[in-house]
Amino acid sequence: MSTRIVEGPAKAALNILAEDDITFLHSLPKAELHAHLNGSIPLPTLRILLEQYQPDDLPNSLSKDVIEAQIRKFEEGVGLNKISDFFSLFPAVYALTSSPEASSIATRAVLDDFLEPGLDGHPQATYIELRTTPREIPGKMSRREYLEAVLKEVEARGRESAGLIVSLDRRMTSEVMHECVGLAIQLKSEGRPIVGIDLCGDPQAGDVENFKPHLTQARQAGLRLTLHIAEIAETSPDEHRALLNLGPSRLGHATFLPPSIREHYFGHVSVSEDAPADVITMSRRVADKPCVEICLTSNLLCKTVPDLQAHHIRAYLKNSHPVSICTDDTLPFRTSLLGEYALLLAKPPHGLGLSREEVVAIARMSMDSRFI
Ligand code: 6MZ
Repeated sequence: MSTRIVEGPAKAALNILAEDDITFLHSLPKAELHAHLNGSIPLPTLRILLEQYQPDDLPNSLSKDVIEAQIRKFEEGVGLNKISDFFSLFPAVYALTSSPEASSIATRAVLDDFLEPGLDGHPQATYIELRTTPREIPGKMSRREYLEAVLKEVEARGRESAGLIVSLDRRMTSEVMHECVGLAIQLKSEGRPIVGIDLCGDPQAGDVENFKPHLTQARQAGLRLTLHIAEIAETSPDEHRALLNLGPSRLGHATFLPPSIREHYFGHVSVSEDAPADVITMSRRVADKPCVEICLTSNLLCKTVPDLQAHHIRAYLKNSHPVSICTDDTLPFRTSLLGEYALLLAKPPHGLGLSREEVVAIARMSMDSRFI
């Protein structure tokens, strides 16, 4: 049974909703399309992994005390000043998931957390496309062994419930990206439930010219692409164009895509502040444009958007652009998929104040944007 903790913006939104609003949100079929495995491990599972942790097994290992301190920070809330602080949260988690056995335990717990009923008696999601970066620990775990461990857990849920997206981290060398794409193509051809390739990692790292050949290879082999794009203001229009020219099926965040690029690629027009969102038409047009995976709490806590009223979801909705609602990393962001939907429905300033009809259409777009 799930023991997820919800705090912060999602909790505030859930707290102001009426009981029948919560019942309504539970009743919606929901697809989680943007969840990073190592960012979504439930706290009790991290504690179990910490008990089993043998620091001596690993090169440059972290001490149990250091990891314990980090787990306490996850419990209390990580308090980020800027998005670049976010990526330093992971070494402690990675220390605990550095063997195939530990990776299996972590994956099983994440899938349980999303797909099994929680304390409220309801599952968070109807379907999940979990994503993860293939890890290698010299002498302990190869990237193939890591993926095999994760895939076995995903397969146990059945294709109607779960699929795996292989993430390429912007910090990877070209050689490693090549290996990861090769593994994804091969495992998919063996009938394993790999549904796509993601580009993720510190948005300030790496050079798009290095990722392009690998993403192109994946696309040509029939893998769908979802790309983190414009997550911070500093990414360049050249990078945006290079990524969009690869023909991605979905986009992660797309917070700072300039209006000129949105106009050129998606036909967006500038709309007045009070223009209504036509989500009903939009939900019939999911196939036209890459669905934008929206992670409201993540953006608020990483301070890439100042508040919900300024959130870019509004610009996408007003342009009838498909979106899906996702959690990103439930561990540091202390949220749940239900909490993210609550942020759509709750009245400002705690939420976006969308109508139930609009929320139904958004949930349907998420289901329609699955890679299966
Ligand atoms: C970019 C992110 C991310 O792959 O080890 N990751 N990349 N932007 C984000 N927004 C906040 N959140 C998580 O899961 C953890 C990895 O996912 C990426 C980071 O590269 C992080 O190391 P996996 O399972």
